[in-house]
Amino acid sequence: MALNPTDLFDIRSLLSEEEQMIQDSVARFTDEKVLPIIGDCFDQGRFPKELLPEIASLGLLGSSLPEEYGCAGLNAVSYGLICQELERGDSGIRSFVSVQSSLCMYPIYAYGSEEQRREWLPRMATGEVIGCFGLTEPHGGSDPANMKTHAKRDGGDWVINGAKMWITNGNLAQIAIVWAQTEDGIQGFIVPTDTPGFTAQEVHRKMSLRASVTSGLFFDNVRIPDANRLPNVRGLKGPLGCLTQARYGITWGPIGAAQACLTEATEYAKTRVLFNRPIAATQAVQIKLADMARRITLAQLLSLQLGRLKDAGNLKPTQVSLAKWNNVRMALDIAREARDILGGSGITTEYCPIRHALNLESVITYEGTETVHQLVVGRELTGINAF
Ligand code: TGC
Ligand code: FAD
Repeated sequence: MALNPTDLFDIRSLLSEEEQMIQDSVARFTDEKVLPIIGDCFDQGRFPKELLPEIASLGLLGSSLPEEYGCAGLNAVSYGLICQELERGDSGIRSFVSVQSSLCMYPIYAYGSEEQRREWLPRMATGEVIGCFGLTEPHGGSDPANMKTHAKRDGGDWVINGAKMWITNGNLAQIAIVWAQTEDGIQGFIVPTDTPGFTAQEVHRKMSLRASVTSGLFFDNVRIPDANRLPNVRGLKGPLGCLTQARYGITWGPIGAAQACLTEATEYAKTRVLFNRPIAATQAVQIKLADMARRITLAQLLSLQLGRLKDAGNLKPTQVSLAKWNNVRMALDIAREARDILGGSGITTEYCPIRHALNLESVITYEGTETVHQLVVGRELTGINAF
């Protein structure tokens, strides 16, 4: 039997029956609901909000959190497969799920009070409440320790002033998880977006992640009660702990984007006849396709092992950094190469490679730029902080 071109090493056989079922159901959703509309959404710069009820009913929001909060209680490998299949459709859809699950629901679960968990998590699992995560600031996202946004205690309240930039879901969200400097170090706050003094302004003219909402957030004396502060964490390790969850999922997502590009480039190369033969019959194109399959296979093994480590409770942030760096770089290179194989057709969004390539320009920047992750690995190897 022929090998599966996007799973040459039958990595699927390493998945449990439940993991395979989850992968199949998300793959079906992507094939039937995302792929038919996503090219148009990207062209129009529109996030397909109409997909939310099905994303929620499939259990994809906060999928790793416990069932007692209305979530699916899935393992880390399943979350990875969800990210992979969603990003085979578009990085924007995967971004939505990453932010809601790893950056908003996770901190409420991991750092929140029991009341906060019960108040927000069930409604976030159904998509009734959408969250956004405000860490990055306009003066530079790579160094969040240098945060200017601050929260000042005033009786039983906190008053927040400052600005956040490049915030996914900013204009869709009912709540923002906001990280702010306080007298006692960085703390996290749940800020309902209808609080007076809060504004979100959508970023326009994006050439990347066009099917996703990105915003600036502004805080002008935003007053919230102490009950909205996440009580169980202090310091930069709070937001960085959320990033580890999201970055883990992002190691899987770009595998899906790369698989979509390999499939499209292979189909095109088999039917594009030049010099009396399909370009797929040339050595140059076959080497390019083979190299894509090689790199996808390596990324798949990396993410699966990462997931198994995470499920065993042994995941280290440095491992996540290495895998995010490797897998996003892999997918970006493959998307660009696939675009080239499609020639002039490759510059239109009729075909997926340029859309994925443009999206991946954001993915390689957000959740820690490629350089940040290289320096995290370098610091681990040398013991020297080179930031
Ligand atoms: P450093 O001294 O290394 O660490 C401070 C404290 O945090 C702990 N820590 C971590 N904890 C959990 N996970 C991690 N990955 C962690 N990394 C560090 C660390 O142990 C320490 O704890 P403690 O108890 O000793 O205080 O901090 P640093 O200032 O040297 O920073 C290091 C650096 C540069 C790696 C960090 O600042 C960084 O990662 N910068 C990049 C920022 C970033 O990734 N921002 C992303 C914003 S969110 C986003 O992009 C969402 S896009 C979503 C989408 O649409 O999908
Ligand atoms: P900078 O930090 O200014 O970096 C500029 C350049 O300097 C980069 O090439 C970087 O690698 C390099 N650099 C930095 N430090 C060093 C160093 N020590 N040595 C050498 N080079 C260095 N943030 C959120 O908080 N929430 C979100 O939901 C969110 N969503 C996003 C969605 C999109 C579409 C995008 C594009 C970004 C999003 N971000 C979000 C922000 C993202 O995390 C930041 O863009 C990222 O962390 C980089 O910050 P910056 O853009 O300010 O670049």
